[in-house]
Amino acid sequence: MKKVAIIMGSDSDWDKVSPAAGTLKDLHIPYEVRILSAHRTPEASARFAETARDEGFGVLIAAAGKAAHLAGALAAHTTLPVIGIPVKSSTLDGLDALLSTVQMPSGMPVATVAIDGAVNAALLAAQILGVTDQDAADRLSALRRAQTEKVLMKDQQFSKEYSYSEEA
Ligand code: RP5
Repeated sequence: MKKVAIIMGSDSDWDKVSPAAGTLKDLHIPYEVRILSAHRTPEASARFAETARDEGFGVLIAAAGKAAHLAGALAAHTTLPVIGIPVKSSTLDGLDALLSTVQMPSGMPVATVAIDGAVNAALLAAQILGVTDQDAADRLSALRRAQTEKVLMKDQQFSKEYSYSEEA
């Protein structure tokens, strides 16, 4: 199976990014975690993206905060799909990172998830791999079924516990 790269701009992003790793692990999808910065290690970032396909990666997840150019900078060096996670790590509550990640110019797409949306980034990466990998697709279906069951159970529980009526 192809691997997913989970790349973050700084080790300080890990708390927000680690749920992506947990989600991929739950789905038995292999991943590598890297710290690469569009601004602090630009050459290493470009090299990583250029060689990612040959290294067995199928999707890149790029998480960064503030002026978050990491996802776009990686996308510029590969035709693998790049998923951007804008990280809330500044006084602007992540809006800076969201706009820096999502507002890519035409010709250079980055699939941007919500601010701190690490779980959805991992699920989207799994869905991309699931286009050609039946095991990944099957595990995603199982996870969806479990998620549905959980909500239905909560619905019953809350309905019983919190509903109110004056009728006998
Ligand atoms: C971004 O700047 C990183 O992705 C991080 O979210 C933010 C702060 O980085 P540190 O100063 O904590 O290394 O590039």
